[in-house]
Amino acid sequence: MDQQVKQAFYDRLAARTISRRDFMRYCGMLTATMGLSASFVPKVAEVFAAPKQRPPIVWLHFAECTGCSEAVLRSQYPWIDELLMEILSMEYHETIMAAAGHQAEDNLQAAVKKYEGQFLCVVEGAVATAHDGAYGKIAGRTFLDIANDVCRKAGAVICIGTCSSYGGIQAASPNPGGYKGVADALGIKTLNIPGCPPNPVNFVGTVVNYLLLGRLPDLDDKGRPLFAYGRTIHEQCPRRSHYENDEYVESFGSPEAKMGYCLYKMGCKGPETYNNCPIAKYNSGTSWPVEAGHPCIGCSEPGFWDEMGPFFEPL
Ligand code: FSX
Ligand code: SF4
Ligand code: F3S
Repeated sequence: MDQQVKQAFYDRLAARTISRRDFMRYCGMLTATMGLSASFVPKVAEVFAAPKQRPPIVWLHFAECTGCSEAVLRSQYPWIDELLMEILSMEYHETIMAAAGHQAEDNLQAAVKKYEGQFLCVVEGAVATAHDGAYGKIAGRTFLDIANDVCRKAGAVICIGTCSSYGGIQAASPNPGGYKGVADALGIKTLNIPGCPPNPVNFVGTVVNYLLLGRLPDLDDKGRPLFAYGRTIHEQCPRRSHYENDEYVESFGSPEAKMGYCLYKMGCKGPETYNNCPIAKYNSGTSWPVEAGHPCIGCSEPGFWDEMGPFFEPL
């Protein structure tokens, strides 16, 4: 690694009061999350400290709440500015770009043309498919038309969030707009990072896997990276011993709730939900739904909005 580049990176960390040790701890956590052995930690650190290539990204927004972008904006390491400016080359992202109106649309067209076949297309939000896509438009074009045009020209499509992965809340019955995930709407294969919102660590891990190994990670049959979605919440849950001992919370605010008993009877969908929330946690490892005392609602599963309900009734 170029020593000057490396030193400049550590100086930037120091300016944010982050020690080299904290950074290496983060790289260790990310490496473990990605399912790689500890010998990869220095290589993961190198991806951040001295990125060799900056893959062009076109980030599309369709029907959603923008919580996925909000989650990524709270990515601790790398900070979002580093992720966008130094590790990735963000060519188009409506929420954070300075351009507006025609200028923004021109940027999109220019980026797709310049990087055709190479760019990573990150999609947030579902695509309206009923009535020729009439239920969702940007600058006079339907989501369906934009997705058809841009996603088919990408090197790979990464769906961030349950909406772009599988349809999400707007696809809830009776779904008059015919909202679907990108793979379903276009009949293509996508890499899906579901969760409403997803954990930014799983997005960063996917990107680092791509930069480090030159390929996207292995996926399950629902298009999710196995490193993050290979096991159920229930398998990894710290309340699991209470489940085994039949120790359940039966009302919020009860002594059992305060003792951290199992939330199964309060509707927890952890036994049927594949995600790494208990290990990765949210907001830089602060907490996750079950730790905060709320049952898992299965937010990373296809169809959770209809199939996991009622949210507070047991499976
Ligand atoms: Fe969906 Fe993302 Fe839920 Fe929201 O944009 S996964 S509604 S948290 O934010 O797409
Ligand atoms: Fe399983 Fe949910 Fe109970 Fe945890 S709280 S042990 S995920 S049922
Ligand atoms: Fe979602 Fe359940 Fe995790 S609700 S955030 S998958 S604990």
